[in-house]
Amino acid sequence: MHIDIITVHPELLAGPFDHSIMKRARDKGLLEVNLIDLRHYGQGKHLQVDDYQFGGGAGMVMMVEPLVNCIEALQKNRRYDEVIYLTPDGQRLEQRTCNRLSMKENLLMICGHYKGIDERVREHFVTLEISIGDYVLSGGELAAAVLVDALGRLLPGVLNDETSALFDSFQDDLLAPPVYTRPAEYRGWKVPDVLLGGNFAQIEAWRHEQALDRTRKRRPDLLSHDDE
Ligand code: 6GU
Repeated sequence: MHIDIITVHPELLAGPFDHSIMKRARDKGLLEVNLIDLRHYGQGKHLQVDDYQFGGGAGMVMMVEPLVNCIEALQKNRRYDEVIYLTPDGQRLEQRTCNRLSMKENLLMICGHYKGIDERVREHFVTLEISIGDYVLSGGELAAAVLVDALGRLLPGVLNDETSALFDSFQDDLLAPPVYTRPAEYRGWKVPDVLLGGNFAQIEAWRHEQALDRTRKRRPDLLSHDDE
């Protein structure tokens, strides 16, 4: 998968993909992440990328022209499966969207700042608008990092069997069951006997029951999901 990210703060995205599983994905050639500094497409002496909004009101808006010039320059080299705008008024990101997007070859992500981007870019270029939750971030960069991570770990060959994405919370609309490692007893706090017994069928049944119980208590909304 190839991901291009348009940003006015590339330095915010310098770290997140250089460690752990995202680093492994890139080292294996399964994931390419390319940061494009929108400032290179800025206008005038100050390479301006934002301006006051028409109609008045506080906050700057990212200008249509630098963004369109940047997007069209990128589109000369690549056909994007989706042009994604990260914005708090987008559709809330869910695992099923991550699963779907992880099967794409080429993605373009646009990080908004200030009051957001000129609506005409959304109308004419953006194909998908994503929010990572109901709260406001100062810009789309951290949201883009979240999305890249969520997609990168789903690419075939990135995770090994032990970390397989199949067992994640949400993958089957259930939260993950509790997990334990050595020692079997610490300060008198014991690991559930069933996990030490070696009866795999029993362990699986226990885990499923725990996952259901945890989901009922913490996220009953997930159990009433009947879409798809
Ligand atoms: Cl994608 N962007 C911003 N600025 N804030 C957010 C968000 C995105 N998702 C949740 N809050």
